[in-house]
Amino acid sequence: LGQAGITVWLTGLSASGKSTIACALEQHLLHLKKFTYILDGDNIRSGLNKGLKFSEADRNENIRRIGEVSKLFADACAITIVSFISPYKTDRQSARQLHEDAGIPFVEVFVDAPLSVVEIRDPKGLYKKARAGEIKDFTGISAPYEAPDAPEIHIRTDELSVEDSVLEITRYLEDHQYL
Ligand code: GGZ
Repeated sequence: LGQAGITVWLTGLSASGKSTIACALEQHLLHLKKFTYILDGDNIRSGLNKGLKFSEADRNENIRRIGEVSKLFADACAITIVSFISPYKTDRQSARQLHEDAGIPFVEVFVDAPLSVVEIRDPKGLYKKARAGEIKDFTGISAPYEAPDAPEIHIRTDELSVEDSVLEITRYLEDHQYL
């Protein structure tokens, strides 16, 4: 393919902008004729990980499998864009280790917006339901989100446009000769 695989791992709260950035990044890479694939709730939680819910143990297993799958896609030379909350540091670290052991670059992107902002966005009304106790174990409200200490890229989506967010990621990938 003339292209090496890599995993771009987006982590952040619900409504932080992961899916939006994933789609825009995918578009940009497709224009560059790169083989790209997004792993997200739509294609993973509905299939491979059907049955996993939002307890800590289920999230651990969700992310463990996603780490394995993203490694396989990247091994097949895809620029694999992973878009899950992935709230636990140890789970993200395990995914990173898996990639590093296989010699595949792993780029962690912290898609960061303050809780106060994502709660106002609340596009699906989930934060409201979580506050009302209608959804339990909701990330940021009644379940933890462990922010990355040293992500390769840190994007404040309440300050940066989608276009600029994509540019920041692609600039990083270019600077490291991943594109
Ligand atoms: C967090 C939840 C929950 C709970 C349902 N906590 O904004 P969304 O709706 O479309 O994305 C969220 C998605 C989170 O799934 P992930 O697989 O990314 O989570 S994790 O990485 O922690 O395994 C949200 C919806 O599922 N959702 N219940 N309790 N988000």
